[in-house]
Amino acid sequence: MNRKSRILKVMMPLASVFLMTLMSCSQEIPTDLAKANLIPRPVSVSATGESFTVKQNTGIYVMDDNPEVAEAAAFLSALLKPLTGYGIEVKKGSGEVPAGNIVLSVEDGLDTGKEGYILDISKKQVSVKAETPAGLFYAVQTIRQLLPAAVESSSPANGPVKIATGVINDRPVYGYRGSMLDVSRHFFSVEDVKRYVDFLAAYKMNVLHLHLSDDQGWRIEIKSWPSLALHGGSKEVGGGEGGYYTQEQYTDIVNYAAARHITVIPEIDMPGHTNAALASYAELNKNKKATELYTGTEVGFSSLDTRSELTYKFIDDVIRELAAITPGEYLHIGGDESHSTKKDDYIYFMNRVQDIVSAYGKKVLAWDEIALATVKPGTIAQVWASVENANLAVGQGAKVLMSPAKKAYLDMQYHKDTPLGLHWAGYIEVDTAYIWDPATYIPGIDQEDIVGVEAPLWSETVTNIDEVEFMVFPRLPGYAEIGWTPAALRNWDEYKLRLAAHGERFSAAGIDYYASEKVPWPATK
Ligand code: IFG
Repeated sequence: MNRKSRILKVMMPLASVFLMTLMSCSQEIPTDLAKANLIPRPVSVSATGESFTVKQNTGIYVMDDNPEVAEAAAFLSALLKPLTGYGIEVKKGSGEVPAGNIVLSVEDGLDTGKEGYILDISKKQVSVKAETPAGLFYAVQTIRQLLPAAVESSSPANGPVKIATGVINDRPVYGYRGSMLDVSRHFFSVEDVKRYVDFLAAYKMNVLHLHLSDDQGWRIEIKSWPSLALHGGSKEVGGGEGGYYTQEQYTDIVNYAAARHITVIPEIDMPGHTNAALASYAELNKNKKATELYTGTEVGFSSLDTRSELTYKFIDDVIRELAAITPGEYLHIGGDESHSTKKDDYIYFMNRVQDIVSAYGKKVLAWDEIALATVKPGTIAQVWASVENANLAVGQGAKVLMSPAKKAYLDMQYHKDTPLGLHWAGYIEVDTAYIWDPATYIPGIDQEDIVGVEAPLWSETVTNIDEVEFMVFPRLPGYAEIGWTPAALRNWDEYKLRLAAHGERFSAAGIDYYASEKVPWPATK
C-alpha cells in the first residue's frame, strides 16, 4: 500500500468521526426558548439556552392521584409517542423523580390562578406545576408548541426531539376564552364538532358555545317535544337534510370538550330565531298553524307567542332537559333580532325565561338586546352589535362577553373576494381580527366588566368542516391570544411572525387555512 493510500486509510475514519462530532455538536447547539413561536404568548419566558432531550426511557411522572392530572399526562404522552417512537409511559411518582423525565404536579400557592402554570425545563427534567389540572393541560399545550410541527400530524420527528430549556410562568387575563359554532344554519356532525373542540384546546380556549336552534334548524333532541328535532331538525339553509344531536351525542360532545377543559354552553335562541320550533308544533303559534320549514337566510321574522302559557311550559321543558345534560353553569337563551316581538312582550319574555333558567340552577348568557329587559343577577350580556346595549347591561351591574361583530365574527369575509362569508359588519382580515383590545373597545366598559372574549362562526354560508377551517384559521389563534395574553404584550408586527410559524402546524394538522397576505408565511406555503 503506497504512502498516500496509507494516509487516506488513517484519515478517512478520523474525518468521519470529526464530521459526526460536528453534526452531533451542531445538534447540541441550544435552542432559545425565548424565540419559540408560542400562541397565546405567555406572560413570561426566560431562556437558559440548553435543551432537554426526550429519550427512549423518558416517562411522564404524575405526583398526584387526581385522574385529571393523569389525563393531562396521557394527552402529552399521546403527542410524544408518534413523534419519538418511544413508549413515553405515564407513571405515578413519589419523592425524587430520576433525571430525564417529565413531571406533572398540582400544588397550591403558586400564584398561577385557576388556569396558569409554571413550566421549568432543564437539561435533566421538564417540570410542570399548576394549581389545577386545567393549568397542567395548558402547560401541555405550550410543550406541544415547543415540539416540531410533525406532532400535529402524529408523524415521527426527523431526529432527536429536544425542548429548549428555561422557565415559562403563564396565566390568562380572561376566564372566558371561547368560540361559537352555529350548527343550526348548517348542521355539523359530532365528529366535526369534536375537531372544532380540538382547535380550541390547542390554543388554550375554554368555551364552546353551540348555537343549537334557529329559524332553519332545531339541533338537540328534547324528549318531551320530539318533533323539535325530528321535524325542526330535518332541513338546513339551502334545503339540505339537516340533522340533530341525540341527548347521548350531545353528552359525548360535552365529555370530549370537558376532557380538554372546555365548557359547552348550549344556546336555545328565543323569542326570535324560532321558526324551526314554530314549524314543529302548531300549538306554539298564535294562529295555531305550524309554519313551513325555512331554508333561507333572512332573520327577524319569527317570534314565540310571548303571552301564551303553553310557550312557557315549552320553554320550561326545554330548559329542564338541557340543564340536566349540561354540566356547565351557563345556558344561552339568545334574545337577538326579535324584530317580530313587541318591546313590552320581549321584556316580559326575557325576564320570565331568565327565572326559568335559574330555577334549574343555571345562569343566563344572552345577546346584548337582553339589556332592554332586566338583566338579572348572574346574567351575562354577549356584546355583538350594540354599544348602547352594552352600556345598558353594564349600567345594570351585569358583566359582558365581548364578541363585537366588526372584530370577532368569524363568518365575516376576509376581504371582498373571499368566496365564503358575509360582510354586513365589514371585512375582517387577520390583522383586523387581532388589532383590538376588549378592555378599551367600548368607552366606559373596562376589563373588570368583561368576562372574556368569544369569536362566533355563523354558518349561513359555511357548509362543511373544510369551509369552517378556512374561515376560522388563521384568525382563531389571535382571539385565543386576545383572551389570554395581557394587552401590553400584544402587537401585530410581533404576533404575525409567530402566527407565520404556525402555518406549518396548521398544514400538519390538515387545516385548510386561508393564507392571508397580511402574514409572512414561510416560502413553503
Ligand atoms: N346576526 C344574527 C345571527 C347571524 C349573523 C350572521 C347575531 C347575534 C347576523 N344574530 O349575530 O343569527 O345571522 O353574521
